[in-house]
Amino acid sequence: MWAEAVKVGLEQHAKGDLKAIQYGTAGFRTDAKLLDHVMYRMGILAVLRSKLKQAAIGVMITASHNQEKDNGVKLVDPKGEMLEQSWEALATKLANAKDDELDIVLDEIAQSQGIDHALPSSVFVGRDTRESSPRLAQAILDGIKAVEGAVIDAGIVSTPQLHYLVVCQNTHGQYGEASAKGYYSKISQAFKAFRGSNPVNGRYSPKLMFDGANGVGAQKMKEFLTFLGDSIQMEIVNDGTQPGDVLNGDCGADFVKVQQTSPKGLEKTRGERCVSVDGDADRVMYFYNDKESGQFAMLDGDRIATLVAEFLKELLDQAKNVPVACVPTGVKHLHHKAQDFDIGVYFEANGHGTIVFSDAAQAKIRDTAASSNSIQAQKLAHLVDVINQTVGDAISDMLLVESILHAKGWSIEDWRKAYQDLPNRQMKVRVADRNVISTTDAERQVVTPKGLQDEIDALVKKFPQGRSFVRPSGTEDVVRVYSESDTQDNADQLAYEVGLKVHALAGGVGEPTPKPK
Ligand code: 16G
Ligand code: MG
Repeated sequence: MWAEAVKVGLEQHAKGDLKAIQYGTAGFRTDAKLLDHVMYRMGILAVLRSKLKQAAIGVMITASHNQEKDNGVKLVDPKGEMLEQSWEALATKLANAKDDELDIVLDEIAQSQGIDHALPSSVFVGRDTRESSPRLAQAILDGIKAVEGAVIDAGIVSTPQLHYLVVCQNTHGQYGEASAKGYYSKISQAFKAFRGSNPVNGRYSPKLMFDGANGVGAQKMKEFLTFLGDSIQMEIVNDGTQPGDVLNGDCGADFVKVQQTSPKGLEKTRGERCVSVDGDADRVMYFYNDKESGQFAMLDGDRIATLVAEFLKELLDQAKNVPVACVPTGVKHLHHKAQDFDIGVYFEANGHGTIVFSDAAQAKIRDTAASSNSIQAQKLAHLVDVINQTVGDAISDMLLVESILHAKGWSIEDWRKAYQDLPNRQMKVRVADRNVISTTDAERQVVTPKGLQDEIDALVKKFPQGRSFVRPSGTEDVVRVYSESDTQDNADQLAYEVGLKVHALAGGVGEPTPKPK
């Protein structure tokens, strides 16, 4: 059964004695040099998953906002969701099997899942712009071929585009046409219809600056612009075409969020609305530098969530309250929870997020839009199509924000003035083993090491409006510390002091992180 898979695996994609790797928050992610055998095996696993689900599965090669030398892979389930959790364990097991035990592990997986080998399969493979991506994509294709799976090579795409393709394919076009053109036309038509003929409204101007992180986001934004016409005026920087351009190098959504400063190329802007996406274009961050003082101001995922939720509430006059739910970090948890609601708005502060509508809510919106002359219902119906509901999508999220700002006639300053954020700080602490930290209550309370939560509580009490949370990272060997307080100095000091406790009680390595300047 697996003879060909084992042979090709041994001859072309051997694991050898490379150390074990784990399917984490967003798939496997590490130095690209260590991933060849993982890719090969994920190609095979995707075929098995596709046979089991009798639907198309996606495989995306990207390490998102990580440095260029890294890469990664994640599987996308038939409805566009992240791979089901029980399969994460199977993926880890398969990735770490010895070369000569590949057939045994594959048999175990196929048997435990009751996979019928006679069934057909189909796998979409997409990749980002990293130099290592074509080679790793080839390893995946080899894996798919070794077990006679069918492949649709999507080439270079953003992560959200890949999710979109999978969903379109599995809904037989109901969600849209399964092609790049289908994606651009659906979203741009809805955007233009929502906006109407005048791209200017009040203090809103259609001009904005776009930081493409020197990655796939820049390429895809350029393609998108040809569909958007003059509904938006955009200047793209960090498009990856200039000598010395480095993917995510001093630019992109993660850089802006973590450094709380403008990316390369946009430092000198004054008053202009600016937007940054990350290396695979599934995170978005807005910011601007004040017209007079030049001071940097950021509008992150939290701001987008509140803007969107408020606006939806205005459109739906029956919506009296907006319940809030908290889940652990990671898109898969948020997306899942959002599906419990008729309309679920989810965003992480780092700019990952989208809106999901239940089938019933969608049908109602469309029926009302078609059968009444309610402008609200029509607006809402267009908005539903601006949104990529399959996963958070930087470009579609940006167009959603642009739609709302336009409707409100707001400048970016108006948006920022909607409420005042408490100053906050994120920090990381290096530890020998991040798993010594365990948490509960959607990662808001530390359970182990014992005593750490009491120390955090005692520190927090010393700071006006203080809050601080500690959790292990899902993507690197560090512990993350978040703090907020009445002033930036206090937020920095609180993060620093909590960081020292983490370092002392959770096996910190090296010197503790210095106090932020
Ligand atoms: C990944 C997740 C993101 C999460 C982040 C946390 C996806 C597509 N992305 O980027 O949702 O916020 O990891 O990383 O799932 P951390 O645990 O290292 O802070
Ligand atoms: Mg990303």
